[in-house]
Amino acid sequence: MDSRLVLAVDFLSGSRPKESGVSALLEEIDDLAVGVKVGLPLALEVGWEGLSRLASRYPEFYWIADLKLADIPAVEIRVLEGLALMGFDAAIIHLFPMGLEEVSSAAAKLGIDLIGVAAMSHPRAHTFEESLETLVAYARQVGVEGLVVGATKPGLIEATRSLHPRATILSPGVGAQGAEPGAAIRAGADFEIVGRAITLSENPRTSAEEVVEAQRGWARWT
Ligand code: OMP
Repeated sequence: MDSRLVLAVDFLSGSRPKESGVSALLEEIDDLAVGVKVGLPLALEVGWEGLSRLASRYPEFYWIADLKLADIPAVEIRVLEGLALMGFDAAIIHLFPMGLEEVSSAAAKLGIDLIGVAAMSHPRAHTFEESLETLVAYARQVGVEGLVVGATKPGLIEATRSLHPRATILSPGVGAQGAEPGAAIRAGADFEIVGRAITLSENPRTSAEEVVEAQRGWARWT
């Protein structure tokens, strides 16, 4: 699929009932997005069973559970077991709690990919920026190959790419948080995570098409 779009489903325009609204949205853009990212906002609406039903109903997407885990290894592993059973392909975790050697090997056994937060998209996330080198080096050391780096910070995407050349970089912050579609891909990211610019759009398909079109000129492989 000639797309680097991961859809973040946290918000939906008000009139849609939640689970069926998500289904309708996914069917509308299923040839445009490669992945779907969901987390606590949607779990609070549709429940864990609802998330699991959605992941099993649309296996064509790469399903990312965004719980931003930051706990002791035993608890993280327990959560990853549950997420793997629910049908998730990947989970977003924080890197700063460390202790991830055992989490990483448990994830590999479960067949679930780990995506570590390296640099958050919002402007005041200074601690991440100051610790980027440490976090990315640690991710590389423990075998975490997915990294979140804000699309709003293209310089940090470039730095992450040179610190961890084989990483899969996913960049949120496109649209509602100010980054232009395609800009993170141009800086070296592999995927852009886009939420409200699509999910709250009056015409989600057109908005998703605009993102994918903007990405096309910059993707490192097609
Ligand atoms: P929109 O701002 O609506 O496009 O949504 C962005 C999505 O990316 C949300 O689901 C956030 O939870 C997520 N996100 C960020 O916005 N910034 C980050 O630094 C990290 C994430 C994330 O881990 O996905």
